[in-house]
Amino acid sequence: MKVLLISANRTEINMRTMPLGLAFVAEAARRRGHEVEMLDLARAVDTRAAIAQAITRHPPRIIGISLRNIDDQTMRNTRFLYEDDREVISLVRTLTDRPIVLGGAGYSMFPDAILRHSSADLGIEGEGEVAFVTLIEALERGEPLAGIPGVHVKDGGPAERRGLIRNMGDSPLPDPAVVLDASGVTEDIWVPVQTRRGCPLNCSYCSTASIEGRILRKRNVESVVEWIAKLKGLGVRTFYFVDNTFNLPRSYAMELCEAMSRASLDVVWRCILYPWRLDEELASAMARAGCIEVSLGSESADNEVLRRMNKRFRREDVTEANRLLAEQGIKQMGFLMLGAPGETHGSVEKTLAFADSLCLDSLKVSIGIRIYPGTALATQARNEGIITPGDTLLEPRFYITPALDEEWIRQTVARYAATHPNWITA
Ligand code: B12
Ligand code: SF4
Repeated sequence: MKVLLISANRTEINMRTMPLGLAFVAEAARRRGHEVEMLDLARAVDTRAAIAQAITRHPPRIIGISLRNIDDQTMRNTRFLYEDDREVISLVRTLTDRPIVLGGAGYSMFPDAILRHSSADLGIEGEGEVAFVTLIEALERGEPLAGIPGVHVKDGGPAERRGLIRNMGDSPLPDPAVVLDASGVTEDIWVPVQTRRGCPLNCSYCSTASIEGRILRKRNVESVVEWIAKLKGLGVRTFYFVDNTFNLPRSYAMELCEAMSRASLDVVWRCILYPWRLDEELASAMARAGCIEVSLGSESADNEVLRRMNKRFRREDVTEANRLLAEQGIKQMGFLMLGAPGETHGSVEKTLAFADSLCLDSLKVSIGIRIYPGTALATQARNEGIITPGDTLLEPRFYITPALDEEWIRQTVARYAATHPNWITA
């Protein structure tokens, strides 16, 4: 079957990304013999012309659209990025009457709300590889599409519970040449690498479970290293591990770093680190394997606030991780989240003073927390009257504890930020 897969994301906030998730779906469909074309709108100069060309050149039987960001997670002057994506969906609708199926991180957090209010026909919640292939093959055979696990059908009632790829070990990685070709870049881009899916940690505000599930699944380290080596052969030297917690589980992180070092890849990379259970041996293995920067989401320095966020780490763990990474010469971008349940004037001051004491290369301070469906934070916000019971949360809503005034937090942050040019307030 002829399939067109479109990545709708065009924002370059923070950095330009590549449609890795879509490439996984494309790979799965190609392996079943389907003819797949990928269109990354981030590289299109004229969105309409690019879509029209793709649709007329090889008229597809079905179009998949990947939605990544709904918004920029910034409480003040929020950018509601989904509005641009909805226009892309409408544009595709005007150009073809073939079924449109949505997927991606952005879609998976709000599957019903997005499907209801867009001109798409179907949506796939979570991992796309199995569900998308099952769906297009059911379409080919003229079978009903409702009832396929994870597939949402417009006005079709609740979807069957989605499945997860249990045996991630050897499940195929997308062809590196295809990934690069779709985005048209090899330089100045941090090519995403995914080694694990799922996060069991269940932080109170986090939406990851709706995207990747809570069960951690790992790829074989050798296949990841081989994939990076192939990309290196195609001219890529900079990588970004998109795993939620690079250092967890520790044994896997160690194995991966050691395999990368053994392969003498001579590449550099960044990752997201959970400031817990980091020790000297792992920090040093990361540096040897090419890690040059981590995102360190410490969020707060108040142990009670951290406990209420359901974080496993405590302030002391952050101090230790910061020291170990600095010793290895790994740059650190810190992240704070102010206004969480349990936050007080004292905890805000304490957190900012703590961040000031750390060895950080930059720091992003978010004021207010984006509320996602199905989270403990959403329940709390509903109980406190911050959101209404029927709110789908697709239009961004933010939590700040009623005990604090947003303006006071902003002024307090501004006081610290005035002497820290490397702090960004959002
Ligand atoms: C790593 C990461 C980053 C890195 C990216 C580095 C890089 N070089 O790629 C950095 C730190 C730079 C980053 C920045 C931002 N990020 Co970010 N990021 C992530 C993270 C952790 C992983 C994304 C990823 O690559 N996943 C791996 C791929 C393989 O998975 P996937 O795309 O989801 O694809 C699978 C499925 O979704 C599905 N699928 C995908 N497409 C399609 C299409 C079809 C048709 C189908 C059927 C299925 C399907 O199948 C795929 C394979 O199973 C996610 C959280 C998460 N766990 O998803 C947040 C996340 C995507 N980011 C988010 C946000 C908001 C941002 C920023 C806007 C933050 C900011 N203000 O700076 C920027 C925007 C960047 C940009 N230009 O787009 C939010 C989006 C939600 C929202 N509110 O909009 C997320 C979900 C985090 C969260 N929980 O809130 N991010
Ligand atoms: S560790 Fe990260 S991905 Fe996992 S639940 Fe917490 S915030 Fe979400």
